[in-house]
Amino acid sequence: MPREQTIEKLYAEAKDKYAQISVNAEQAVERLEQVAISLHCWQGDDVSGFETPDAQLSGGGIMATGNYPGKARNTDELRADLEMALNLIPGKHRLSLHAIYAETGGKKVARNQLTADHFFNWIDWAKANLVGIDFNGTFFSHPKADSGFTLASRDEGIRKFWVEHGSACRKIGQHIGKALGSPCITNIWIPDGYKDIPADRKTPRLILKQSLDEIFAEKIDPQYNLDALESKLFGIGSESYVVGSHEFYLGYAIENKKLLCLDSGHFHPTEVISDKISAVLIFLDEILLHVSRGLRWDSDHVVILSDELRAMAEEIVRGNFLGRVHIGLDFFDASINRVAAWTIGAHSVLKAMLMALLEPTTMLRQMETAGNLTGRLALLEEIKALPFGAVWDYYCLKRDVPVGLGWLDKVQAYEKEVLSRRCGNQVCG
Ligand code: RNT
Ligand code: ZN
Repeated sequence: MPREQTIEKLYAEAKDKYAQISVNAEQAVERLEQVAISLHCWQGDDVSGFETPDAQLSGGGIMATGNYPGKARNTDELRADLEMALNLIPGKHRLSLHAIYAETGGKKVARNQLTADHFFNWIDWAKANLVGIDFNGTFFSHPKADSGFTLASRDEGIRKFWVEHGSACRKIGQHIGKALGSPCITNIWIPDGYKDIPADRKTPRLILKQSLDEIFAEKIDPQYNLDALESKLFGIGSESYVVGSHEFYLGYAIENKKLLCLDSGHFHPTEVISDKISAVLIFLDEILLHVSRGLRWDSDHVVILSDELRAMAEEIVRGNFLGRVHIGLDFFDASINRVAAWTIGAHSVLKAMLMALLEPTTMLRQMETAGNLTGRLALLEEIKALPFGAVWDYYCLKRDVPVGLGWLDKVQAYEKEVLSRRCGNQVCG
């Protein structure tokens, strides 16, 4: 039997199995098509950006380790790599840009002077390939961030510079949202904090509040731009104190109707963001997720289909939050093929979402409400053996992306033909 027919046949069988527990697989697939993942551009070049030819990630306590050859050396290469990944990921997705991916035509443009003009190529490219772009201010890898403080700096000149950067980013977001007909989520993450025990935890937080108030003073139509704030527990070099903590931004987001960004690597290693989704969405309209994988610390490993990823997806589906939770990827592994890293991470999130959409939620809830906790656990364990893979393969087939490991062949061919020919400060294949 031809491969396509086998996939269809196995899908038909799977559909029957799911129907036996009152799950409509067809509907699950339709709903999965609506899930847009924001693919983070920074996995493609290890968060270097292209401000200068030798730009590198520095400061901020984040780190990309590894020296796998083939990293994108300019925006054209980065877009080509992203296109490659997008062709291997089923569905229509988004792009998450950082300010350091501006195209300034070789001119040095200060970050507080950036405008939408510096992102025209990205917008044009998105029109052809994507459903939208999200944006991030870059508050690290910069001499004015060397002290470890940006928006919470006691140095008024430094603080103003970063406030202007934040304002510039929102205007870029507004332009992007207008141009693409889909709101741009402009996220702010700052590294500000202390390595050792501070004598004053309050003042930097008051300064940060003032800076945010200044950045958000201009009203921008949420149809075009939505603001998000990303908290963190600690970073390398800010182990004792981070100004923008979870409580700080949760309070700010509630009071000012902003989005809260929950990054899965930004909490205690045993603390999970899946449990936070239903809690914060009682008080907030929308949130952004930075889906990452911390190993022992906020290491930003490539996302895999872990129990926690599944739990996040279950929470989004069970709470009926699909329209209120925006999903972005945030990891940077420089030790493996970067196009593969995007593909693996995005596939994992989509698989988790599909599994959640195939869950017999009503049946589980009925058991729980009736106090049948034995039945709830039994059913949760039983459904793990259902033929989810057949539905996933069918989805890939329908969306014209390679089924199974077929995508890896394409990445390997791309590596041979394109990535390995990229010389420069890296080894050439
Ligand atoms: C850092 C934050 C932040 C960055 C990106 C590059 O800990 O997670 O989101 O990863 O802005
Ligand atoms: Zn993040």
